[in-house]
Amino acid sequence: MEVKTSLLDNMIGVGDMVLIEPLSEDTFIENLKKRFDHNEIYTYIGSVVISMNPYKSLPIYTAEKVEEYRNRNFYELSPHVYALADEAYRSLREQDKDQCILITGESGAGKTEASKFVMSYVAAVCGKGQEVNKVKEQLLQSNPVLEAFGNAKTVRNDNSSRFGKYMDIEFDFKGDPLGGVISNYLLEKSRVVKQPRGERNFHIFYQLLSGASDDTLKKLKLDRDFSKYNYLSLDSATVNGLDDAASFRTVRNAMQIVGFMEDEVQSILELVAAVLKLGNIEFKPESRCNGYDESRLLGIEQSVLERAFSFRTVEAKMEKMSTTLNVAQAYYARDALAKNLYSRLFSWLVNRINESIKAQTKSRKKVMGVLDIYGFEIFEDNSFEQFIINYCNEKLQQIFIELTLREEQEEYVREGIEWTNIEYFNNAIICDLIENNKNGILAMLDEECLRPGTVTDETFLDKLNTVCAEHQHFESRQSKNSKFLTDHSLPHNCFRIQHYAGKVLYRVEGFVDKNNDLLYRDLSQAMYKANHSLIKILFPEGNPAKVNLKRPPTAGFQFKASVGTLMKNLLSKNPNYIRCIKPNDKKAAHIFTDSLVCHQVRYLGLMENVRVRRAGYAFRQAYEPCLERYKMLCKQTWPHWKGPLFFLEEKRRQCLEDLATLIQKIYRGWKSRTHFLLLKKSQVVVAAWYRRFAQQKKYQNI
Ligand code: AOV
Ligand code: MG
Repeated sequence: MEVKTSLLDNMIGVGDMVLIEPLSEDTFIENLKKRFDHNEIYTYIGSVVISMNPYKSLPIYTAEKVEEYRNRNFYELSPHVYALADEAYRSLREQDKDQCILITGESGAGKTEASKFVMSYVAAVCGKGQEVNKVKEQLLQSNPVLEAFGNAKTVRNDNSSRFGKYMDIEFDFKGDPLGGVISNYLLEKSRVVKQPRGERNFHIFYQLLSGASDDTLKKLKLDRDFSKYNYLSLDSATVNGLDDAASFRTVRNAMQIVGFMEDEVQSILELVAAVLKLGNIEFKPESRCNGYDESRLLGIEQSVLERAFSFRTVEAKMEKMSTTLNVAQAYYARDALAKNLYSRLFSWLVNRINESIKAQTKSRKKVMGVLDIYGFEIFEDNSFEQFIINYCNEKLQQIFIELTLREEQEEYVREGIEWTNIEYFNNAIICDLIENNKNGILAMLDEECLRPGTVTDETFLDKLNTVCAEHQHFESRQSKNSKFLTDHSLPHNCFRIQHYAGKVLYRVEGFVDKNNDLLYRDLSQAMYKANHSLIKILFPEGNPAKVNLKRPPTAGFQFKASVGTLMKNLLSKNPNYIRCIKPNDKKAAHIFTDSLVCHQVRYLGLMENVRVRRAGYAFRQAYEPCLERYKMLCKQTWPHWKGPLFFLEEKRRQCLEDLATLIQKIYRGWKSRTHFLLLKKSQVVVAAWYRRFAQQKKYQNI
């Protein structure tokens, strides 16, 4: 029997990379591949879950599976994202520790799907009852709404998140859900007016046109035909496997569950329609423009909108000056308005959802945060948006490095455990290159945006080249500027960064403009005049009574600040990691491209992760909770238990030593490995390897 089990184990590979023998990059990849071929898409590195995107639906997310993983120890069953969700939920409930689930990986690797599996698992196992069920439904149904408005087809992913999302799910002391709070990070709004070849606009546009009733479309004055709209790309209007019409029904239903009123939904759809129609306004030098149909839909008088697209008012020293826009400027104004309308609608949606799902109590809550951001991406053409997205990914990689590679190793040294340092690449220098307050790329961009005089993308690039490139000669290879790559093959108007996940060539065109993110006041004032309550809310600065001449913070500045807040928040919680890997570049099932997987394994730092885990101690617990947990094993502590602090320092140690001996006895045969269980300065540590022993024991019992 034992032979059979090990054979099976061999066929599907090893469930935990810590146990792989011998360990090398080749055996690591081979193991992933073997498991992938057998539909075992999850593999552990200790408590970290590696998730391979299967690109096909697997029968492993059923209600029976949920029951299987419920309340089971992490290593008891085969690796699964449910085991991680269960562990996080249980520690939240039982140990009162706030948790966060950090899901990382490049675009299309499976982050968003994983986040949904985590949420649905937690929803399935936590609390029951009418009120609780309503909260759960609302939390889950916020997903389809946000995906419709914030996701789009890209060349990397047919359902690519074009915004970052962090959701706190709040629980009471029993572990019943109370509500949630969603934070969103910079939506890629440039997509509203233009999409790269082979990509689409946000899903909602296609869903509305395909799925709305004839009556609704008539009211919105829309045509079902995608090709009628300039803002919708034609070369990939329909996506294999995506049923826009069915999705529209799902989204409508979800909005209702989340708590949107019928008139709110109507207003939202009117805005979506208005954006589409804005794109059809044309400007010609002789007859200024045509196609102002949508102004009626927005409740704006035609003359007001026409004026807003014809002139720009500049205020200087209490004086107002009006300049006439030329055709190109009018198009620019039109697109700026469409992008702003849409992105503000998106932020409003998030706030509106938050209003619905917020906890109805002020009492103390336990929190589980789920982070699902846009993944690292390299396109042929990379702009400000990719720069921001990739910066965000660098920051997340930093957390992983800080907590699993750096701090863990430092802790061993601190605790007086003999330790040979394991080398790894620390991407802190790349973060610094981007975010340094003095001469980071974002700071230089801001400086350029705020500088008087003629500012262009080229002057920004000149500045970058001067500051980042010229210092290179004087600095070491590990300085931040060494990640700013310069070579003579660089195309015109571009700069290149060596990110942790690869080299990316950024084209500077649009950086200054996108960072400034300014909307002509004429446009916001025109919007504020709308006889449409939602539009009015979206453009508060258009209120003439509240003219604020202060410049709003730049997009980069705001993003950096919100990412900073997010990082602080994440670091205050107990982290659980899901590291997603993309098996191929074809969005196809059954294909495992070794080189691609190998690249990801390297840049994610997974080999280093295993090495630290193998050499280190899998389980670490401070003295007090350890005593509390095992008090029943020892005569000194049971049955006369008076709490962990009852013992004096000296006594406590003695007591723990007795306990350690006892625990070792339970794992008979392990005594030879003296490293199995150690009492260190302030904690009890257990070697990662003990699990191998535990597993062998399990097989012997079969
Ligand atoms: P991402 O979130 O990591 O990309 P997704 O979670 O959207 O990637 O996954 C991309 C696609 O892969 C999904 O639409 C599914 O078709 C498929 N997929 C992923 N995980 C699974 C799974 N466990 N089972 C079945 N299919 C899966 V991005 O948002 O682009 O970074 O910015
Ligand atoms: Mg995603």
